[in-house]
Amino acid sequence: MPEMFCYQCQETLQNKGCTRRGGVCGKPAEVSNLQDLLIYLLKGISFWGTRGRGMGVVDAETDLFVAQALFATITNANFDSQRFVALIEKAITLRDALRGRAQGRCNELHSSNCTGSGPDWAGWHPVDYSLETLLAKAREVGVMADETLDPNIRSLRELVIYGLKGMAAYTDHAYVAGGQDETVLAFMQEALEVTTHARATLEDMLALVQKTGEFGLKSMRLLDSSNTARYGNPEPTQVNLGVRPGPGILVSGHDLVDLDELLQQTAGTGVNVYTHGEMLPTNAYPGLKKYPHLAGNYGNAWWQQAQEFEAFGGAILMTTNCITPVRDSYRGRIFTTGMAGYPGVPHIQDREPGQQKDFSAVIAAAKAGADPRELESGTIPIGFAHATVLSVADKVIEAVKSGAIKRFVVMGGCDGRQKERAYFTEVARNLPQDTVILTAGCAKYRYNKLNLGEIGGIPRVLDAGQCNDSYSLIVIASALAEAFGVGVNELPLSFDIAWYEQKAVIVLLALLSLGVKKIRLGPTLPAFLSPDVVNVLVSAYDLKPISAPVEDVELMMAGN
Ligand code: SF4
Ligand code: SF3
Repeated sequence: MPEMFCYQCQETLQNKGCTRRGGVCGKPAEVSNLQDLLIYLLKGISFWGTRGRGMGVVDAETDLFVAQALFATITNANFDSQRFVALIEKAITLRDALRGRAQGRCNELHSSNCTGSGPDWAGWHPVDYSLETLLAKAREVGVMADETLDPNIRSLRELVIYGLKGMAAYTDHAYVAGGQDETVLAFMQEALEVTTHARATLEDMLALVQKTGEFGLKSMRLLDSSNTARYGNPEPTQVNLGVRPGPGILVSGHDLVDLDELLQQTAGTGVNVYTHGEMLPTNAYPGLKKYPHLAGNYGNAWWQQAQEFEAFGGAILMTTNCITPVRDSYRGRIFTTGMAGYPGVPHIQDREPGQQKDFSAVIAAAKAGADPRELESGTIPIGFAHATVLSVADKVIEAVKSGAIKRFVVMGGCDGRQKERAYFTEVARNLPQDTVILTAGCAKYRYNKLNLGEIGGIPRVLDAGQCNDSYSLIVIASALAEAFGVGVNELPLSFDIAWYEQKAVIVLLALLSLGVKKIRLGPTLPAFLSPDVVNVLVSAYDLKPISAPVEDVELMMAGN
């Protein structure tokens, strides 16, 4: 029996599955197995959650917990076994409380026999919370535990679960920023519950995939409105890539509120704050760029962090994914917060209601650290989210009509380690001068420093923000379709998406739910898609794997 089984990300071993003592990402088998058990128990919460909700029993804390626990299991978010043990214990406590309330309500309504513990995931209890006990159970509940399961059903179940993980990440960020949408939280449980239905057919599961995409879109919209309500609409901004003298804190991950509170707590201290990876787009929000000590962006995408964190010299704060195995050269000055975690790395606790997180330990580490060593200089343009692009919609439409812009190519998504990702740099380089790249997510680091120029004042790389801001690309595409009186598939618009983790999965499902066709996906198609499921997606949506850059550019320019 393999030590673990995980195939949720693009870098899974040999594009089949990580099965050894640790994943390609560095996730130890122990953590992977605890994550499997946590997901199993979230299905148990969902068993009672869906039944309770039907009778008016709702628990807001449990609903949000399901999202946060799903978020904790996304690739490169949390490598800390102890955090997963705590999450497992909390899942069982919340599940049992929900079961009690649901059964109580059932008795009130029907005065009948509403007892019973439901299926194993809805009633299982460990004899204790030792690692030994939990890991013994985890071995019975992993992705491949049921060897008799139809591989296509397994594939669709996992596709939905990975989409839910991405949705959960977006939703948790939105809740932190002040947004709320109970229907999205309710859907996560509805969908998790369906993934346990032994009699669900392929048609049932494909319908669930569609619905997951629809709710994914809803979660993306919720996050967009939560962030922009709090910090304003991103505006075109030239971001400095160099460093300033003095101590610094490097903030990575995706959470805007963490950055905001850190900026407030460092104001006037002489400590500069820099963004890293997916925090780059925060430099464009009026509510964040107003801080003079937000000094710019340092480094590149997540996978280069070991060298960059070493060179940075100051303190580092990981607000979410992607954290990679921590090296000794910066171990004493890196911190996690939120759903991120790494064993032995100090974790900044969640905020108490009405209060900020306490970042004093991070600030002290910055003051005790070295000044950042400059990696590069110059600036890059960011801030082309939907409000900015739509404010110059007339100019964009005119450029399309005049032929100055021949085609838009959406190249958003994730970056990653594999050398095959040079494909995306080559596509960007080879696209004709009359094309515009629309991007979001850390995939942009493959081409955002190439100086690809402008078309009539419009940058050829329009950066809408984080992967969390992919919603902007959908808004822009929909607005263009409306302006030209055609469907999105009839626009001079191609999709060439890079994926790595599960937020890209929900973006893909959202696009498919809108009926977007001819999406290219790479560097490889997901290992969790069975050959039959791939065939369904190919015939229904013309989904395709990437091929050679020049060939793909030619095909895309011809509308294929
Ligand atoms: Fe492997 Fe990816 Fe899972 Fe990490 S997240 S264990 S690399 S499949
Ligand atoms: Fe990147 Fe992790 Fe997905 Fe947010 S930081 S896009 S991979």
